[in-house]
Amino acid sequence: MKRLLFAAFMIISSIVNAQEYTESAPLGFDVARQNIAHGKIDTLVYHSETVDTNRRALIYTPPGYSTNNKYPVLYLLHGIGGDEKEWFTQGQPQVILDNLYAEGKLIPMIVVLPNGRAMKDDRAAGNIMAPDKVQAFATFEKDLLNDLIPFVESNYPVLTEREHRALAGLSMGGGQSLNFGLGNLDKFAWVGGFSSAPNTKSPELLVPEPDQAKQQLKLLWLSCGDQDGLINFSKRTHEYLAANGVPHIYQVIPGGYHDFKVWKDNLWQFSQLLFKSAD
Ligand code: FER
Repeated sequence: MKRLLFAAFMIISSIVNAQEYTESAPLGFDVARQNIAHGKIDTLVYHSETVDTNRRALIYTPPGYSTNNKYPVLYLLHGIGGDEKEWFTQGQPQVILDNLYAEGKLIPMIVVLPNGRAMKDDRAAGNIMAPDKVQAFATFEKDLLNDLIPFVESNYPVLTEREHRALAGLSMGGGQSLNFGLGNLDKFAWVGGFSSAPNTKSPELLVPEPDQAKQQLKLLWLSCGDQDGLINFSKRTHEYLAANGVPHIYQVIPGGYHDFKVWKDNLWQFSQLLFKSAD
């Protein structure tokens, strides 16, 4: 009897989870392929008035990139233990995106990987939880809006309307994306928070005017592993959005932890929705 109850519980819980879990990446999505076109990763250096120093970001331009075209831009943010190289070294977004381009599944876009710790020493060294370092993740809003985005827009062939600008990130970067994206709807129409951290503003501050968010957002994506201790920050945001009729995707990943297995899968899914007409 106990065994039967357990089996019934497992079946029911898998159905409940399945409703929130749509599609996950197929095997090999993150394995480099030789026989396809590849995008290019470079480092850019921009002057930050906000921090009063020169700062670095990585930039991925897609296969077939040409300055004769104009591209939408995804700004993709890292977590508290990372810097502008975290996605590149641990998530290899260029491999995931190259593979998706080869399958014709992406709108060509530029991806910028900033350093979201806006302070003079922006390395993830020493005590990464130190108050000044955590504060620097909030200061990055000014650096992004006033320094980095203008630099990208005057040095690369990019589309500059809000409909062509996306902001997403993991953990601290997820909180930043929700805070800055939803706080600047005149700048961003596509927003994604992956396993967002405690820096995520409370829902009422994040979306004080649900009707405006409803009208302006093309995509609002929230996801988190069900084994991630930070899931409540996504869950409470989802519940508020649902209660206030703001369309969004909320994905709870069964067995998902706070790691790049989840975030790579998130990028695979999220990137395929970007800059396409959203329903
Ligand atoms: C915290 C727990 C986790 C916190 C930040 C994090 C600022 C961020 C985690 C990450 O970015 O992976 O209490 O406080």
